[in-house]
Amino acid sequence: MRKLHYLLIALLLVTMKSSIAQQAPLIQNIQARNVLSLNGRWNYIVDPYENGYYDYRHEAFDATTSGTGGFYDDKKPKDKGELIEYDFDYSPTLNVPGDWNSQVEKLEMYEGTVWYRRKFNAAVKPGKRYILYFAAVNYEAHVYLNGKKLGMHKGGFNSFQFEVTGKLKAGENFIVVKADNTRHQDEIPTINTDWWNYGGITRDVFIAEVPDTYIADYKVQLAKNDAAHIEGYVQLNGNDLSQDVTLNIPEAGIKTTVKTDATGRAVINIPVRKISYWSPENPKLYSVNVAAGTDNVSDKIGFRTIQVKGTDIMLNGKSVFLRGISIHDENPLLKGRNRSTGDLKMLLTWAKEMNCNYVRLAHYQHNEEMLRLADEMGLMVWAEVPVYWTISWENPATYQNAENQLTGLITRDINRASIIVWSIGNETPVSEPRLKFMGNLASKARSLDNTRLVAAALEVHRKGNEAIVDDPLGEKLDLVSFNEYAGWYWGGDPSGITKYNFNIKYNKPVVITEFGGDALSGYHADANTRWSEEYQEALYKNQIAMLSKITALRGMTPWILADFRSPRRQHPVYQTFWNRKGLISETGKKKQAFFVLKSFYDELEKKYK
Ligand code: GCB
Repeated sequence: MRKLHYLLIALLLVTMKSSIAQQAPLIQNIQARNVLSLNGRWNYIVDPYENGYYDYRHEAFDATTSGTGGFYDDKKPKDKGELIEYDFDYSPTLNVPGDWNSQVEKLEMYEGTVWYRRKFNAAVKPGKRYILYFAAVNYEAHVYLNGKKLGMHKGGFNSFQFEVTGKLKAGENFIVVKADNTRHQDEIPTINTDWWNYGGITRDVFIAEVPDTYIADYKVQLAKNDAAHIEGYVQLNGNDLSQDVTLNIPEAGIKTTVKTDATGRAVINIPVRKISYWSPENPKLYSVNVAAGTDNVSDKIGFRTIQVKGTDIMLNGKSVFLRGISIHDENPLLKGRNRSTGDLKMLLTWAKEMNCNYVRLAHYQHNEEMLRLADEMGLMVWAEVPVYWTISWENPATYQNAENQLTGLITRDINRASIIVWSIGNETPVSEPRLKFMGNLASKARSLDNTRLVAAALEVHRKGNEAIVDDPLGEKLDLVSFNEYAGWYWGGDPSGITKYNFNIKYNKPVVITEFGGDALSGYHADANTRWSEEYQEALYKNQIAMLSKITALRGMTPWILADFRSPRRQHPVYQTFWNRKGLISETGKKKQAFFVLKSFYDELEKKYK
């Protein structure tokens, strides 16, 4: 009996160790490493019955002792008599990065499993470690290298990686990914969202080569509310954990060496003398180099402080108004997820044309490149996790998933000056279990990063002509942020909405996260006719009049920059599966309301100079 007990413990330890070995901690700025891109054409097999994953008794092939039998074997018949009912070589291809819905017409509405396979050649050098990196796969990804399972990841928008040192071969290799975008109640997000559930390998894939002991993570940012100190840490991973680490920012005259402790960690705290602070007007980025004995990595980092003082938002100690717009990770011209730097740049350029200094990257983690562009182009950012609408508040696994996605969001982008707000969710319904869930997320965000604001998009409720904001979650947040749809979902047509007043319980800066209404580009009628550009234009004018009565108003991100696809939007004439609240149409044409918001922002720019 005792023997069995020990055997079980030993077994448990072995399995724990191997699963830890699979999940390498995320590497900071991994694309700056020596990488082998695996972007391009991948063969794919659509598998609605998950035939490549389960046998006819519905047992998973990869749970059997041999671990074989699934499509990830990428098998070929050995002779003319052998039966194999799939063949990647003869299967069509999809472009990676890119969702499947926008690439293959018959997959436009598909939700389920698609298998991807990519063959590639690798050079394997002694003394180097190799990390297979996926920037995003929606939603559940099972990853196999040369027929062996590396692991599984859940979460459609955050990056993940597997260490493949010792598994990657010199010469030909193949990777198979089972990507499954089936929606489930207990996941993050849950079954119900107002966006298209684009499936597939939607962002970059590559293998990074790092030294045996490498710089796994670093934070190099101004200290909390302190423009005179750079604070942060460097974390090494590997066998040689005690090293001298040098931080070099030549243009700021900073060069400092610190020693990592036995866990590979070194804390940084450096006084800064003269530095040009990052802001939308001056998006100054410094070349930063972090070098350990065995590794070195370069980045471009901006330095700024952000804080709340009463009802003001202070950027570098000066009150700012957040002239913003909400954005989805979608290119309307492609009818799909953004695929390239050009796509991302187009969206941010549109925001700049509206004279924005701020964007809300709704409702989930966006591409890392988007944040780097925001840094360069001078746009402050609200970054968010897909804790959206009614999720399973009481399921501990659901909470853990949300916390993992929040951790992924903050860890990846901790050095981006553009990000000023971490958002823990959107329009979540008030209840005790939800308050606990969201409260824990808020504390988690603060424990990971104390230098940025923590917020969430709340809701209003109404009594007569009062729109009330008193969600108890507001206590735990730095901003009062809410979505309100006066003139669209409530309050009648736009002409009557200026009679509403806001009754806000909290004495904090008010940053409206959403308002808006649908307009079909090119459809003209009077201002009381739904779906017309005139209706949307009147709505924006009167929203601005109504919201300007809020004395603590310090920003807004109306919904939304561009029309986007949503299965919830079914009107056969005006919507056809498009949410038409964009200020720019699906062909890139600016609607009338675009110019209303732009002139409001032009005025505000002068006011806050
Ligand atoms: C909201 C949601 C957003 C929707 C929008 C709408 O409140 O946060 O995701 O797309 O309303 O158009 O109804």
